[in-house]
Amino acid sequence: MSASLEASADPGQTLDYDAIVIGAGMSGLFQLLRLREMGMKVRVFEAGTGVGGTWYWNRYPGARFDSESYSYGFSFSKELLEEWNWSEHFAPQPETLRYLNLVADKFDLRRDIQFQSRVAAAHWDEAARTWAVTLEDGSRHVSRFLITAIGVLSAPTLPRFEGMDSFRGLSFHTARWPHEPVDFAGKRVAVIGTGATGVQTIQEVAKTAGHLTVFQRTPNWCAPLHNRKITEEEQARIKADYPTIFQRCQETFSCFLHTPDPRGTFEVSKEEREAFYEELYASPGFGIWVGNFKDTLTDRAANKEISDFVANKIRQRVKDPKVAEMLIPRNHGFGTRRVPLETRYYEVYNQPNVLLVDSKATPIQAITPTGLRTSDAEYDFDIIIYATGFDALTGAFDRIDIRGEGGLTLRQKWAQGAQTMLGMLVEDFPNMFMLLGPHTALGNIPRSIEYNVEWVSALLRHMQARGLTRAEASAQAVAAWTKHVKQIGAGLLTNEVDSWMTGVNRNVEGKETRVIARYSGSAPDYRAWCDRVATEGYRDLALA
Ligand code: N01
Repeated sequence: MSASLEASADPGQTLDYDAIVIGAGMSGLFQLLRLREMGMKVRVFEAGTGVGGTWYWNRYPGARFDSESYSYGFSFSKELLEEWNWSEHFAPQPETLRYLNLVADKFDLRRDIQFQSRVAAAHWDEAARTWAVTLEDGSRHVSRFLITAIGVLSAPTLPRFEGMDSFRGLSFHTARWPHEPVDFAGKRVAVIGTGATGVQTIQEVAKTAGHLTVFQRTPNWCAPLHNRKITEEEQARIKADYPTIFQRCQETFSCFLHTPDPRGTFEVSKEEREAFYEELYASPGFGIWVGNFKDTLTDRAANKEISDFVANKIRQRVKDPKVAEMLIPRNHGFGTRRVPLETRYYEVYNQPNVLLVDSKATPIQAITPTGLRTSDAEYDFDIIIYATGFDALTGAFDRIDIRGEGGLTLRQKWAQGAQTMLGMLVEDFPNMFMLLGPHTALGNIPRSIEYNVEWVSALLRHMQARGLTRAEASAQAVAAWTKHVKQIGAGLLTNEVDSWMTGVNRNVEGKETRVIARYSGSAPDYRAWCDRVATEGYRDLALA
């Protein structure tokens, strides 16, 4: 038994672990490392056969970063930063998966990870101050602390079409892509969904498919990624610049290398605005979305300007004017949903082997043994790809039977919307810490993960040093944070649009209406709040 287990276990209670971590993605891996450094006995339960989380599951063709590779990796180890070379400015999924496997090997993490172990339930025992975690195979594991590292976009959702099981060809959700390569040559392929995943898939599949039909219900505003290989000189410069790169990520609004321009749209002349938009459209990465004028996502007239600019780009790139108009969003402005970054996506629709179907005007009615049927036509396919997204933010929690004090389920607790303290703790669910829980700061995800893991680890060290075995967010702290998250989301055009960012997923019962699902303030403000809680000795928590 580990030193900390001996110190903290209640007499008569059997603890299997000091901490159980659910998930071996980026957050689970880093949390395991930190807990181990504290001398804790830890078990990570992972549903997949390998590490990597998002990068393990999302093997669909064309999957890659939309944020700069060197701003995305872990920053905590200088040695790791020295050792690893990103090959492209926006790395493809297989490379990121290799990177996370290297992390697991380098820090010898695998020995504490149990693969093919999906957590079915986690129940709190108040008398023992423990969590009992039950896996799908029925095995039960008792731990003092429970740390969820289950991701934000990890619960894939399929449409609820009739006849989905009857299809005789191949069909996959992009987040459940097979480990073996899929050959599209000469095949009739359908892609349903045109979010960031659909866009990446479509532009790749269109290269080899015999024929590709894209079913688009809502067009999204996409912008060029401008990816390219990292040269040797750039590699050397990136390595030398890592401290500056990560410092910048600490200072920007959402931890990206890009941050809003301090000017308002109409503070500059029409010519200057156009020149700035052109510059952003020609620059790599998220600049056009998160590096645009500061009022782009709050001022309707400002938002219309950039929307018109991007609409014209689409018209210039797509030859058939009717198809171009179909690809221009009408129900939301630029950037009010996550902007998919693309590489010759719009040009795909100039190819003779690609057809765009408006599945709002002619909805898909059923999947058939040979393809699918819309309200006005029958289509035959060899492969159907569901790029239909995720039950975001709370979906992965809903899929586990999590019960806190008095048997209260987390689903019941969050029936009227998520309520958390800093996205990390929930009242009535003591000793449960969420990495990337609802209402936490998201943005450049690994930066948020590193911060969340360090914050939770510091709290656990604080408790360890004082022999404390129970931590719970106070009702006041949860109320204050929830109110703040709601207030800071007011006035944002993003919150007036249906998307995973507003908690809407019509494939899931009960997720039809918008909620404030994300913290939409700045990352520095988020960290300042969290840091204050720590420096004030965790007064916002009940510790015992
Ligand atoms: O999911 P989505 P995603 N019938 O929800 C359509 C991150 N990400 O997997 O808009 C017909 O955005 C749905 O239509 P509509 C990124 O944060 C990152 O693409 O609801 N269509 C929509 O078009 C992203 O935002 C990277 O009308 C149906 C699509 O499916 C997030 O993941 C790469 C339907 C779902 O789009 C989610 O993106 C990829 C139905 N029944 C993703 N149900 C990186 O760069 C759904 N749709 C790292």
